[in-house]
Parts: sequence; structure tokens; C-alpha cells
Amino acid sequence: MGNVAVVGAQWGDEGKGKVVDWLSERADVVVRFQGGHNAGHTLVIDGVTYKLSLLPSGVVRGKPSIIGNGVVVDPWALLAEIDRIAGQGVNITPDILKLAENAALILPLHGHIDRAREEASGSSKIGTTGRGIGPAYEDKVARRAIRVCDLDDDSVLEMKIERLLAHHNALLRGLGMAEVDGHDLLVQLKEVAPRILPFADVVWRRLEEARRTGQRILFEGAQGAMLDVDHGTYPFVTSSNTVSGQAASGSGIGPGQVGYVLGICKAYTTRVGAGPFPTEQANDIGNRIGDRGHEFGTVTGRRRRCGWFDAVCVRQAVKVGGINGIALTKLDVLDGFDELKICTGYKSEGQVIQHLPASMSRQATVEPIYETIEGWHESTQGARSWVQLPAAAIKYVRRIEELIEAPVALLSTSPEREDTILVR
Ligand code: 2SA
Ligand code: MG
Repeated sequence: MGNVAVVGAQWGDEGKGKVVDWLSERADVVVRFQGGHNAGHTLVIDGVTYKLSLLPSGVVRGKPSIIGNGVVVDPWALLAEIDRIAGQGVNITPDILKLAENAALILPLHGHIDRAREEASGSSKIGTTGRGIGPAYEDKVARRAIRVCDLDDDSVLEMKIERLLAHHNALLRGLGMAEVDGHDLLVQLKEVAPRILPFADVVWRRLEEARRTGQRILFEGAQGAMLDVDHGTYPFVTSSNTVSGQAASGSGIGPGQVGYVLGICKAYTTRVGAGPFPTEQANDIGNRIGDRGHEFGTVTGRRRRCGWFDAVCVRQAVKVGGINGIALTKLDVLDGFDELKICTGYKSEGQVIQHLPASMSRQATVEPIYETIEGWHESTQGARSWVQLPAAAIKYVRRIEELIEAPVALLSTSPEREDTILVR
């Protein structure tokens, strides 16, 4: 195995945590390259469940781990997560974890703005995780973010806080909301700095060293292609690029080093938050999938919307993200259905189309065209080899491969990592 990037091929929650954990054993360093503590990656190791949001999944196994520059970092959330994982017996030291010194910070005001906007949006809510992700990325691209390296220098920090608040306080005043006190923010940041700075590093150099010495890098994506700020169901997306191209720029290495791109998708579809979801089953079928699949958000506990496998969306994710192979997860959730449906195209404005259009109104009105496939009644849960699968399940997987134009390289049949079938 060379370098691998693991990315979501749907709307997130495809089971990346388990696959990253499975692959991290063979990797020398694990890197997060976008998103923040909006992610929720669940790992089950020897029956113990670990829920990670910001930390790269490799840390649980003591793998050198990197939070890259493309991530937005809430320092308090990072420390809380480190402490929580320490409570489970995993000690995270600056030897293990490196934080890009050029990563932008999520500040308390970003969370306030995120939640206040959502509350004010009524029925046009995005359904964000409320973690301040969007506002933090806005400040980053507007060139007024406070970054990890700024924590090291009081005078720079003061100057940057002043610039940042000149922008935000003017807006908050206009909305009749409480302004942010610059001195309080400075005190808060100076208080957290001594615990954050030991993790700060020049991570591109660490990655360059890995490249030079032939170490294997595992890039760990968060969310999924349909939540990508460019390629997803805009504006119902997260505020970062989630596709594999981001693995390079979000960590500081060339695109040629990204290696094999493994897209993760469920054998059905889920989405949490608002926005288009053509194959959604807001009915008994969706409820049954949700109950069997325990479909609740890891971070927010929200119930996920559920529906049939959408081959159009996944094929699009394969193409825009250069996915070389797919890890198909949660096949066992579909056990016991008489028949299953796969979406093979859409009807839109009287035409049959083979892609999800960019326009918001067309995305909201496409009608899925389904192909019906025979189900299976045997249990696939915990299957560890191809021969343990019922013929109908194999047929279902093969049909998905054909439609998405990518091979299924891994098949996961339970949260336990041993319950994984290596197809190729
Ligand atoms: P945000 O908070 O600005 O990134 O929200 C924007 C949209 O992105 C979606 N989003 C997610 N969707 C699925 N899983 C995510 N992570 C958590 C999980 C979510 C949770 O793993 O379960 O616990 O609720 C995630 N993060 C962001 C979000 O729903 C919005 O649609
Ligand atoms: Mg998740």
C-alpha cells in the first residue's frame, strides 16, 4: 500500500472512521486536511467505542497524526477531545499529534454567529452542526483569521483581534447583538495558548520527510462529496472542499502524493441537515433503514434522513474526486428487504439526466429513476469473505460497481474492523 486518501462519496457518515482505522495500521502517519469538529468519526476497537471529531483517527492506535492547515481548529474543542480520549486511556502527546501552525482557529464568536444565523433562517436553515465551521472559513478566506502561530506572539494577537473585531462588531452592532470584547478574547486565547502551542509544528516538513523516507501517509477526509463547497448540493453544504484534491493543499504536499483515492459509501444513502436528497424515503422504508443502521449524528445526535442508494450522486463523486475504488459499508442494514431500489438517473424538466445539476431549484425537483433489485433474507452481518454473502447481495454490489463506474475494493459488514471483506 502506498499513500491513500479516504473521502466520503455521499453526504458524510459513510463509515470513514472504521475504514481509516482499518488502514491506519498500515500507515506511518495519518492526516486530517479539511473540516473541523463538525466531523464525527466512530471507531470500535476491541469492543470499545471511540468518537472523534477533530483528532485524526490514527491517534487511538498511537500513530503519528497531523491536523493540517486545511482544518479549522477550535482550540477548546481540541483540548476537550484530547482530555476525553485520555479518559479512555489514550494519551495524546505532542510527539504523536502535530497541529499545522498555519491552520485557522475557530473562536467562540464563530459558533455564536453560526447558531444565530441558523435560528434566524427559519425554513431556509442549512442544518449546520453549529460548531462555527462556516464563519471560521469565511474569516480565513477574508484574510482576517487568527491562526495557530499567532498564539505565540502577544502583540500580533492583539493586532489581529482588533482587525477581526472591527469587522464582526460592526455587524453585530447592526443586528442589535452583543459585541465581542477584545480584551476577553485575548485573555481566553492567552489562557489556551500554553496547551495548544506544544502541538504546533511545520507539518509540511513532517510530510516532506515522510515522502522522502518512503513512509506511508493516510489522508483522512471528513463529510462527503455531496457536502463539498463547490461540488455538493450548494448552499446546503459544509464550508470546505471535501474531495481528494483538498488532501494536498489542506496538508501541504503535492497532488501526486495523494495516492490511491478510496471513496466510502453506504449501501444506501443518508443525509443529516437540510437540502436536496433525491432518493430520500421519508416513510417506513427510511425509518426501517434508520433504525437498523442506528442512523444518528455522532456530533449532534440528530436523526439522519435515509433513502435508497443513489448511483448518480456516487458516480459524480467518483468523477469529481478521482475516486479509484469504493469501500461499501453497512450492507448488513439492507438484510431482510424483499426488494431494493437503486437510483440510476433522474427526470428533470421533462428530460432524463445522468448527473445532479448545480442549480438549487433543479436539485430540489429532480425525480429519481429506479431500478428494482431482488433483496436477500440471509444475514450478511459480520461476513468476512465473499462466499459468506448471499447471491442476491453479491448481485447488488456488482450492479452498484457497474453504475458508479468504480470497483468496490472493500466491503464492510459490521462496525468491527475485522468484519471487512477485501474484494480486490
Ligand atoms: P457545518 O456545521 O457548517 O459543516 O454544516 C453544514 C452541512 O454539512 C453537514 N455536515 C455533516 N453531515 C454529516 N455528518 C457530519 N458530521 C457529524 C457526524 C454530524 C452530526 O458525523 O454525524 O453529528 O450531526 C457533518 N458535518 C457537517 C451538516 O449536516 C450541514 O448539512
Ligand atoms: Mg460522521
